[in-house]
Amino acid sequence: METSLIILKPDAVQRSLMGRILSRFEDKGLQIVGAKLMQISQELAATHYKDHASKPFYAGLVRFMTSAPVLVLAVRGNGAIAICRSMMGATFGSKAAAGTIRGDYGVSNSFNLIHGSDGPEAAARELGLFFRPGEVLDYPRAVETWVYDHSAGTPE
Ligand code: 3AN
Repeated sequence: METSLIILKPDAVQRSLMGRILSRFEDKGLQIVGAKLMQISQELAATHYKDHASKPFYAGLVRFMTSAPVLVLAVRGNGAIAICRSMMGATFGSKAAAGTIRGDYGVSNSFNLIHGSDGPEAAARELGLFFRPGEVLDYPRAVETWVYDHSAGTPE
């Protein structure tokens, strides 16, 4: 099972879209194993977006991400990282396909509602940045045997 770090950005929180976006992940069959409403500090934003530090949009991105609370989630499932990315849609709301989160809920390119880890290494790093040990929970789900086919011994 993979776990992805998802951030519902300040625009998603301010526009009261948290519940609808979270429901999409639950409806898909992914498991929410961590959740935290928080305001991102300058230091945390700088660490999280360090790979973008030289980009022209970096200052605006950090200002936006620190401007108001975000909802940080740990989302788990088989192939969860790629599944979350496809559910998010293309980076720019103006380009994102209908049926994706960015495509359905936003038109802005910089206020694009959601962050999701782009690979296993990023997910491990980002989960460690936003959650302390013990805040991402392992717990059995009652519906697990109906979300995945376990007949071969592993969830399919
Ligand atoms: P994604 O979030 O789709 O993985 P990245 O990793 O290319 O996109 O960029 C990280 C974040 O930087 C995006 N979520 C977006 O908020 C912001 N960003 C990327 N490119 C631009 C741009 N050209 N103008 C403004 N913001 C941008």
